[in-house]
Amino acid sequence: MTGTKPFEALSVETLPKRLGENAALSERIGKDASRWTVREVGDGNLNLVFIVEGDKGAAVVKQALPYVRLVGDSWPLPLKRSFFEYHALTRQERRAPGSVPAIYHFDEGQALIVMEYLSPHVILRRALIDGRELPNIARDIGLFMARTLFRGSDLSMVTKERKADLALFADNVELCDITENLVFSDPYFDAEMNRHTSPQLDGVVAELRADRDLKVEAQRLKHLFAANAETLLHGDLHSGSIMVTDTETRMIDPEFAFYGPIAFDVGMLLANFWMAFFSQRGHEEKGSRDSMRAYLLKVTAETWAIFRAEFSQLWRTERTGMLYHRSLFEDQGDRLAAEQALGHVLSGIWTDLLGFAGIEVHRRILGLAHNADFETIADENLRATCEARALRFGRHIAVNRRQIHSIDEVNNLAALIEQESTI
Ligand code: SR1
Ligand code: MG
Repeated sequence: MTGTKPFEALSVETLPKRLGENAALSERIGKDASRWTVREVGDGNLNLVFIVEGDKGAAVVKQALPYVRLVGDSWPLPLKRSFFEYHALTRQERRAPGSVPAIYHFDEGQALIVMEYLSPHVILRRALIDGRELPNIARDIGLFMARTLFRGSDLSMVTKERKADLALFADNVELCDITENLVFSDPYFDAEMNRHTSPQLDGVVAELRADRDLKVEAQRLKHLFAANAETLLHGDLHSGSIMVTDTETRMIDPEFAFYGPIAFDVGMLLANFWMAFFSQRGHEEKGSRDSMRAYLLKVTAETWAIFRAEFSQLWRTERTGMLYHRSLFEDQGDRLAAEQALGHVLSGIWTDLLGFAGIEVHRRILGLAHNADFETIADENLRATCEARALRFGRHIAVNRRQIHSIDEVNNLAALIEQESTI
């Protein structure tokens, strides 16, 4: 799988020549590379993404660059993130079959993965901005999270294998470092790469940076993220890492994968639904988004319900790891004790996911990596109003997470804050 040539970034022009002999690719899309058409479509922050089409079909070639694409070569980033993405995808496919693109080829030296071209899929974030009410995303994403997060933990795995895997992914240091800084710290001080809608949000930003309870909570969450190696996370599970059709959902881009708390993936994902909710007011040029707002809140509630139900089902039927071993519970006829323990685990995930969700909202509005939900609102005053509401919501759920007991409570709060008129 690993070539011997020095790394070289692909381009639209060089790709057919360089990958023309690659059997995995040519067998799938057609052997005559001179007839291939290549488009570079990467719109993420880090990598090159090519769609390659030949006589027989199409495939995606994703290649890491030795730096952060969003910033440029002043911010070097190791190519090995492609290795972690490849290994995370293989595990996710095993644990949640059909939920990720099929992998055709991996070249570690060139940091490239050849994978299934998902068509007519679009990025979920784009679909939500366009106001599309997709019927299956709560079910598909809820199941994906429950299956990958449960099955990658000591609730399920042979502990020796889990520890070996933990050691493997522990080397994804630089991508963890991005999250540790960009998500948990930068939004709460005047970090160099931060930006926000200014001057409209200047006052709110000053308030948040002076908010002692919020800053302490963000650091407690960072501590949890760094120290609780509970399961193999996707690590960057936002609506830009999910591709959809009206009926199909696939998770992509797990290059941030590492062992961390279950609640991190769930919290980051739900935060992105809540941000989609708060941004809808900025996308009403063609008509009211009342229905879309109601849909998005329903999706958060359903995703959490599906996650809980599937996680509970796996707890009852697949708890083969060393944690909460059956010998202490079911094998003694004490099913209720196992249910009691499940309740504690789910309640811990709930409390922590609210914290992770709150700070994910903050970093997408105050940090380096913003999201298109808000960024595509051209009217800056309107954008700032949407963002300010989301910031207030994020602060509330992060700081008060131990006192919030249901998703309906959170969604009622979101609906109330969304109606507030001023920044
Ligand atoms: C410098 S990378 C910025 C962000 O892009 C990725 O998608 C992650 O979310 C990361 O935090
Ligand atoms: Mg990504």
